[in-house]
Amino acid sequence: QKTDIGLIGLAVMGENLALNMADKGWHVSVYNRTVPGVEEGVVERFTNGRAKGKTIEGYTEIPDFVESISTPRKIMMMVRAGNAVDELMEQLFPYLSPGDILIDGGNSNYEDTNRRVALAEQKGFRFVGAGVSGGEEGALNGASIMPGGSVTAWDEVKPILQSIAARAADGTPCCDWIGPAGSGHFVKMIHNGIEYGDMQLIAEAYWVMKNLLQLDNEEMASVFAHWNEGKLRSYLIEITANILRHKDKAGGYLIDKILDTAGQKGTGKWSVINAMELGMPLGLIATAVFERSLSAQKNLREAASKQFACQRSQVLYNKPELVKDIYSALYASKLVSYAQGFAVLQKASETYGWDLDLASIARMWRGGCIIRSVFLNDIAAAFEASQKPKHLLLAPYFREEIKELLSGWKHLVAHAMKEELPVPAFSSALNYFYSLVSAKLPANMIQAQRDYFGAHTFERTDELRGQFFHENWTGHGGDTKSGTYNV
Ligand code: NBP
Repeated sequence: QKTDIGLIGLAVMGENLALNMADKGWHVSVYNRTVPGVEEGVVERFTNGRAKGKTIEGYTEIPDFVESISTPRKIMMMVRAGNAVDELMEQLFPYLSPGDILIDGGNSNYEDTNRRVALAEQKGFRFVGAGVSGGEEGALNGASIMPGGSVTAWDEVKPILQSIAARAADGTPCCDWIGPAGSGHFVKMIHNGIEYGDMQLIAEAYWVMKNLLQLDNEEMASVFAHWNEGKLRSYLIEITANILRHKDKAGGYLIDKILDTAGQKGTGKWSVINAMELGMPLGLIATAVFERSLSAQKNLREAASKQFACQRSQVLYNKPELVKDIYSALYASKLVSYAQGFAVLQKASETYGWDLDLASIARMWRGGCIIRSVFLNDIAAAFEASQKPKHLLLAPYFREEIKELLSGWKHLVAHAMKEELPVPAFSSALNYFYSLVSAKLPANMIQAQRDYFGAHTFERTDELRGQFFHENWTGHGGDTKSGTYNV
């Protein structure tokens, strides 16, 4: 009897997804390459170990593996993003039948997925690029899965993918069709960017509590645990409380022994690069990425700190008041971050013709993934409203929330700046907010400068608005204008 699905790549994600599938009643063929020198016997170790007694069959040769799966085949690849996916596709193509479906569940770049969907379809196959979030735990017990690509594949892969996805509190699977081409991986990329932003914001909240209020780890854990009972309820807030309470074997708080240099694997950076390509502001995530880069320059920071010691006042802050301000800054900045992220998704949808359903995306992120939170319910509701908001912050519910939060948010940023304590994401969010709500900005000066030195032209505010002018600013410039295109 042939199996329901094939899975390639038995590292942490692949193993756990295969077990999850078997648990849901699917019959799974698994394959991992066997390369001399690289770890050998991966398949045997799995089938004789965690997969023993389950509906999982191991294969070490691609032709046998492909042959074992019922047609039209569904083959999910969980291998390292990049060339490995292209190499695998080339190895698989000769053995596939028309209409077979390849699913790439890795963290692939969406442009690679655009190309792979086209390539597979050109050969008569189908291709689904599915972003998977939730790490090892999600892979085993329910992840958030964002599939996009060959649309005719959806009906066929849906029962399997939705069965292994997490469920939101209302029972909806955290997996639904995203759109054509690489849209699934694009959405996963922005998800990861938002994750960078959330983590930076929580880190800043922690830092202000520690430095301006001198709270100890247990007190801070209690604040986060309390926030986790309210509107900020989320996986990242929950684990932050656990992290703050965690002691290592020597009995000390582990958080205080962890070096303050953050790593990154690129999805935050890619979110920002793509937002720039689309001409969209994504300042909060950019700040989070740059702060990780700056954190990694530990030697430089240590040297600089000796030359410019930050001055802290000896002011004793009122604890409940400042904690409330930190809450306001965290919540409002998080709103800004999601508003920016969803605006990038909207723009990508229009630019690439993906027709993304933003409410559905918000719902898919409510369970299984790292940014899961109750707040995503409110975002989904805002996008579902009959009057679609121009911008998330202008949705009636969020507009009222921001009005309540603004006072605490701006006081917190002002205090932190006076105390020479960095809160780059809180302040980036606040500056974005002030810019967003400014009908006028000083960009008239930028246009004048561009026209002065480069004849880039400008529009006027008066009845001549809509035409482009060049001024002979110095009296000796010519009348030749530069093109008025924007990139
Ligand atoms: P890795 O990203 O470490 O990939 C290891 C797997 O890729 C192994 O099975 C390895 O085979 C296989 N592989 C490589 Br490397 N090159 C190959 C090639 N040329 N041909 C065939 N197979 C090849 O594993 P992972 O952490 O399980 O992640 C899998 C994918 O899921 C990645 O794209 C990752 O970004 C994504 N992801 C990971 C997480 C997470 O929390 N880890 C979460 C969400 C998504 P080998 O055993 O022979 O070396």
